[in-house]
Amino acid sequence: MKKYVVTGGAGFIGSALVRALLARKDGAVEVIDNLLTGKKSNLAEVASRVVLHEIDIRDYTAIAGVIAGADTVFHLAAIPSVPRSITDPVPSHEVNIDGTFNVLRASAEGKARKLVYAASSAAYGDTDVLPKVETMPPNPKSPYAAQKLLGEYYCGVFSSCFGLDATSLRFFNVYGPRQDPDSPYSGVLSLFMRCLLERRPPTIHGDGEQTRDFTYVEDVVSLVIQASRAPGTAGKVYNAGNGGRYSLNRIWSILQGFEGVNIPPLYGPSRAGDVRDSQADTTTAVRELGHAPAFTIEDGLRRTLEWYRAAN
Ligand code: UD2
Repeated sequence: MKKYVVTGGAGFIGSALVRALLARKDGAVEVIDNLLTGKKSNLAEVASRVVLHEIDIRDYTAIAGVIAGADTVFHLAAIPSVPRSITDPVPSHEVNIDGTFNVLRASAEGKARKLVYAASSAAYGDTDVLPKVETMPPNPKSPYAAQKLLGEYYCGVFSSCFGLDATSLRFFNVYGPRQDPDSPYSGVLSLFMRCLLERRPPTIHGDGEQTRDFTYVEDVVSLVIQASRAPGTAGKVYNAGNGGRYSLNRIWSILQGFEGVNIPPLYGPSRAGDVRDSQADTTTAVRELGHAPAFTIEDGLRRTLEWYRAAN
């Protein structure tokens, strides 16, 4: 029986990946998560089919035992917030850089067949041209972006120097069920969902005309699994986005339309480290990984909203 290890598997994206792997029924799934931002409840109905190791990727010895003998390691564990990496940079550095090094080292020494790394489109920073394509020079604007970029470089070096087949996917603003709206560092759409259901105005940082390639979690999960099986991708970096671009003002307007309400947002100062515009060129991921995003923004937003409504 193959073993799949998902670091960060109790998180929002990780738990969706765990469900997708279980649905394929071709391997055992083990999760490494320190429950800092992940939650046991994210795995509630699949708990009996998953081994959850409550350990920290900063602890090499602890994770090496779990990763040894894995077929595929999906490395999603991270402290995933741009502003958090500015207000509290040390843990963010230790988890995202030292922790990533530990996961790569454990995967190489444990002879994993494949590693897929959750990199970030934050690595691009602000570019003159959209959409953002993998051949553009990176230009990180925050510690988080720099950390995620270094993880890509390490995936490349582990592929070339240590024989680990590691592929990086640059996630673009993933949203969907189970994204946690309870933290000051929560993703914007989880906060929008809660505000909409509570009929409260969201706070928008800046003029709301910044844009993001909001990508539904199930599309990202499908791509992660495809990347784990595609040949010839060692050391490579791919965009994992939908290819669209929506301003925050537009998204809030779509959401209000769903509910038939009119709630003007509050506007506050722009956030340090914020990228202005983000949009993925999906050409290479489509060609080399078979990327085929299936959810329009309206589909994704509706599904997400219904999940939050039911969860309330
Ligand atoms: C997201 C991911 C990050 C990375 C990146 C890749 C989260 C929490 N962060 O960073 O891990 O992968 O995407 O593109 O998912 N905003 C508001 N009001 C709020 C909160 C946010 O206006 O209450 C704005 C924020 O200033 C930014 C935009 O919404 O312009 C998106 O912010 P975010 O924190 O959801 O995501 P981002 O793009 O910083």
